[in-house]
Amino acid sequence: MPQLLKERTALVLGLANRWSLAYAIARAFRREGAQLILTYQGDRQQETVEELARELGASRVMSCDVTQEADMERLSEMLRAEGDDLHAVVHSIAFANKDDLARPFYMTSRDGFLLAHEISCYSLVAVARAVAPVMRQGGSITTLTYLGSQRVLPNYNVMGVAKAALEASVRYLASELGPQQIRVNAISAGPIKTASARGIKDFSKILEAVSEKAPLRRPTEPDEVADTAVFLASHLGRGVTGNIVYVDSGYQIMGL
Ligand code: NAD
Ligand code: IMJ
Repeated sequence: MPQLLKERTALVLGLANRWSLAYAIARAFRREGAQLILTYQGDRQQETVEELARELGASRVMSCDVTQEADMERLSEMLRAEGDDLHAVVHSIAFANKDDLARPFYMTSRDGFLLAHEISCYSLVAVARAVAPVMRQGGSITTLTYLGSQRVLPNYNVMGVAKAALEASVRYLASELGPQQIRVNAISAGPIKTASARGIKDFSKILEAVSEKAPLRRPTEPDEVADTAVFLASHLGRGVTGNIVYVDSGYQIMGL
């Protein structure tokens, strides 16, 4: 089968470790022939990410904390200096204070609310602004979201509100960048045991409930999310923009 991302360059933000959805996506992009540029949050992840980057044959890896304006500037400059066109971007970043995922939503502090929105939503807007000038032939920007944006799910709290804003941002960005042939979409993944899911109260119970109720009767696999990211980034996804694509064993359609 021909490679779907041959001669394409892809930027993947949000790789922390082997369990990260960004890792599964980067691996699938590489399998499909893409050149990879990877970013990670900071010093704590440097060693792990550099090792994974070597294993993936990434052409560039750099730290980029999305809360730091200077880091966003460095990202823009690096992309400009590379000189090559960028074709695909994956934003796989979210964060809220652990406390805000444990106590009632109405107890969320102003700072906790703003932090969750800055990292989990505003960063997509900032990334879009940084990459658009080098997506000279058009391209695709994909982010990751979760059903907690649309429905109330236990403990998702301020993250659910931030994901709702993220999904709305996908639509506004798609509308504005469409004329430049840049498509913007989100993948709404079912629950997967990554670092961002570890320590979440009753996570195993959530996984069991999904497997029992979802049409496919099984949990979502990282590789299923990654293959959808390949589709969206590739020529096959050329007609799709402003969409939220559910990769969740069909869980989202069920009423009871
Ligand atoms: P993960 O912990 O591996 O990824 C989250 C990433 O966000 C990490 O790499 C972390 O370093 C990065 N990040 C946090 N703050 C940052 C900052 N200030 N600057 C730069 N990067 C920062 O977990 P994951 O499950 O792979 O999460 C990736 C995305 O997938 C998130 O948007 C998450 O909401 C979404 N998602 C996850 C699931 C799930 O069940 N795991 C389901 C649906 C959607
Ligand atoms: C996260 C919290 C509550 C319920 C949850 C999740 N469910 C799922 C997740 C049911 C699937 C994972 N998810 C979709 C996320 O977006 C996670 C985001 C997240 C996780 C943490 C944990 C550690 C921390 N801050 C976090 N910020 C965001 O300190």
